[in-house]
Amino acid sequence: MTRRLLCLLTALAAMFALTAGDALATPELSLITDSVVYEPPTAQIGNVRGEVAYTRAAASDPVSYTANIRTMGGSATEFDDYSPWIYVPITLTAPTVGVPVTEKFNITVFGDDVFEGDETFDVLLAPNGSMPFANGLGQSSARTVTILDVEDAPPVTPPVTTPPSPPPCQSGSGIPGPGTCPGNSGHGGGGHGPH
Ligand SMILES: [Ca+2]
Repeated sequence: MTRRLLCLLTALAAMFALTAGDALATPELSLITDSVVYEPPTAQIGNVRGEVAYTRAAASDPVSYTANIRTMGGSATEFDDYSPWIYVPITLTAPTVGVPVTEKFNITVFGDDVFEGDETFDVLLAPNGSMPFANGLGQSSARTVTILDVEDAPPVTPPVTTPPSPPPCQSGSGIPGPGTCPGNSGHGGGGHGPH
């Protein structure tokens, strides 16, 4: 019984060791991008710079790996504020195990003359259908880009307030007129109220 248990534990330990070894052999992908970009001038374009890195962890990992770039989410509008990347493939070739290789890319942002406030979108590495095993894929790779709006907020117009016009002067003759009736201040023509 004890020997059987020992065998079972040994087998389990071997399984965990194998799992750990496989995990270490998984190729690694990573993504970085500019986190902030100023909106370009009206009718001009600008770029968000990005870079994908690929590292072969073992000789059995593919020399070339193709990942896909996907933009999504955020408050910015595709085709209006930036040119979306919808599963655009990027192929990285790593001849040497353990030595990362990188590929750069640019995402276009569009300028306008509209006050929109700062807006964002995410860039992430989507799995490639034929090689979905690399670490670093998916939502965990997402990088948020903020497009800083360059237009000023429209001025806040204070509500129009009309100062109250002075009451028309009531002269002794009873004819309304502007201003203060000479000699009519303080005691205006009417008698005093009851005490
Ligand atoms: Ca703008």
